[in-house]
Amino acid sequence: MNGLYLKARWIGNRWLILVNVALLSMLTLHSLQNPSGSNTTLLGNDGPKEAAAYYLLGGDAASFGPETKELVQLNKAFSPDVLSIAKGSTIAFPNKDSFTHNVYSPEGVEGFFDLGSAGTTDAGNSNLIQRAFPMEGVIKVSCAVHPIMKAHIFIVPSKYHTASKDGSYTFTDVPAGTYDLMVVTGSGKPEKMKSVTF
Ligand SMILES: [Cu+2]
Repeated sequence: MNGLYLKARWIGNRWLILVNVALLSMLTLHSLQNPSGSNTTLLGNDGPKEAAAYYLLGGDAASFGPETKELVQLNKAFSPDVLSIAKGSTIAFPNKDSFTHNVYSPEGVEGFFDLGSAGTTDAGNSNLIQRAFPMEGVIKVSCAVHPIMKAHIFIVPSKYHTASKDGSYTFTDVPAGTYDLMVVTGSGKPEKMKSVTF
């Protein structure tokens, strides 16, 4: 009786493992198809488990224009704390707290910069500073008032880009074609992860 129960439980566990493996492999590479048969979405989670940007090279990826993104200071944190932008783009740094923050970079491709200390980023004062980033690479950002506040900005040479800290990435509405999937971490050295076809 006991042996039969254990055997049944073992078979049950084996099914659970099989189902989990199937689910995990679906999560690793899931793609949708558009009517022409090409994939328009790429979703993966096989990147490094640290702050990183993912971008595509090939096709029309290099024909990007400047974009504007926000890096908000809220609840003593930068949000998002990993951000990717196309080279030449602008980031706005609004302070949405009711107290003073500071935005500076102790290191990165642009070296040290300080976008404003006490007062400049006051929520009640001029709470929006913007800066264009014409170069490619990674910039580590912090707040001089609250050293716990940290963010990574990745400036990449592509219009198709995303960033995360858990190794995941999603690309949507990419024109059909084969691209190099690039990854860059805090080290600032881009590497090709693999070729991907949409
Ligand atoms: Cu702060």
